[in-house]
Amino acid sequence: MQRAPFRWQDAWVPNRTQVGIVGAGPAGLTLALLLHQAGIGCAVVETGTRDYVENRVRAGLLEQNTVDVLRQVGAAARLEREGLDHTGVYLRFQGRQFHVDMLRLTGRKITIYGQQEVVKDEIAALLERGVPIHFEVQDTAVHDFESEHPRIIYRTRDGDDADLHCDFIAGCDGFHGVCRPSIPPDELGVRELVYPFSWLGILAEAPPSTDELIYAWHENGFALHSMRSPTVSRLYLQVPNDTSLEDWPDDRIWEELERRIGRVNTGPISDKGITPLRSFVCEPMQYGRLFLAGDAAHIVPPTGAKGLNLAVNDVRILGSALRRYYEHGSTEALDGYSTVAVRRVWRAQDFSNYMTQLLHDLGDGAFGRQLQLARLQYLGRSEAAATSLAENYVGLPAEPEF
Ligand code: RFL
Ligand code: PHB
Repeated sequence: MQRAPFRWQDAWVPNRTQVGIVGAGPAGLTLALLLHQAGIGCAVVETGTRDYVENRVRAGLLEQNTVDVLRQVGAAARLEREGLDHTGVYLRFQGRQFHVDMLRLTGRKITIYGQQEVVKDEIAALLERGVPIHFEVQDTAVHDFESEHPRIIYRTRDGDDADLHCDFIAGCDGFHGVCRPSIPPDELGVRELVYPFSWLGILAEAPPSTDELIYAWHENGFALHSMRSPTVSRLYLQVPNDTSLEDWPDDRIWEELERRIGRVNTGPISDKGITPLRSFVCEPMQYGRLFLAGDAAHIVPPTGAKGLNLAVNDVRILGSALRRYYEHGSTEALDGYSTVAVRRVWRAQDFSNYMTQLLHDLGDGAFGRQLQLARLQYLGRSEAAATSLAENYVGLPAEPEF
């Protein structure tokens, strides 16, 4: 692998790196691994503690494309041992369910492996390779990204002011981060759809009562039976936006899951959270030398299981463009980053919106609910319809970067 050209200033200025990365979620950590592998210097700053980012329960479904990237950066050993291979999903409605055999329809499979496990594996790999991750930073701000000398300033865990000079900044700091709001608003186009419902998600010490995921349509609203391991289930319920966790004691959650999904194994609940559903895209995903990736640039409703997969796809493209810059001195690929990355974002937006509209109570009355049932029946009978769902769900093959 060709290394980035040596620059004398990297040798003696301690607060300088080639790419400064804000955020140690899947986007920032995967980018750091890709850059390190290409011999490009980088450092990650993160507001959370290591314990916090390693234990935040979120996504669980990885596309084959995502697994391929994790394998490529040498962070997939445990995933290969412990990840659960799934060949399809069940769609359930009116007490019946049918299996969409995605492996047969597309030749591709999916892997169940918790996002926090990906994060743990990536942090361990980065620290072992000597890539700095500064946890528990405060007051992060990005500056001078319109110039060739951008900076990330922050306060360290020990209370010292730090000023990290870099060639580029990667804004991987999630939807509520500081990078996107630092771009002048009139330079960004924002497209957004907020749904009138949320998901209540639980993690339970209970063996999954299904071999593959169940997406359930029900008069009371959507439910999803997912899992993390042979002994841990991950389950979700559609709930109103104005609900709070106090409204949902454990017994009520289990009753409602059983009503919507059928028999469900119960057990102690170790994590409970409510997530509002939202679709959001900001374009372009770049301003000057600040590049946005992952949830910092876009949010999809989780029904399509695309958020983490999109984050990894963004940094696959961004990492490759940065490598081209350091190897050939050309900004052409960097200039094309947003155009290339956002194509897959809109494909995922369309699919996530389709899955959300297919399965949730949208509050639009009996006519809308009958249309959903007609679509579900069609998916059960038509190989063409099922193939369209399947190829989006497993993820269309990754496009060449440029
Ligand atoms: P993250 O994971 O939010 O990480 C951003 C990191 O930046 C830090 N940060 C800052 N650091 C420094 N300075 C600042 N000022 C900072 N501000 C923030 C944060 O502490 C954090 O550590 O974004 P990233 O890396 O873009 O990753 C995106 C994914 O986390 C997200 O898209 C997925 O979790 C979405 N998602 C799913 N995606 C899938 O592909 N498959 C799924 O099955 C799936 N299920 C889900 C999901 C998301 C869910 N919730 C809770 C939103 C299920 C749920 C319920
Ligand atoms: C999960 O396992 O957390 C999960 C799976 C599929 C989804 C959303 C979340 O669509």
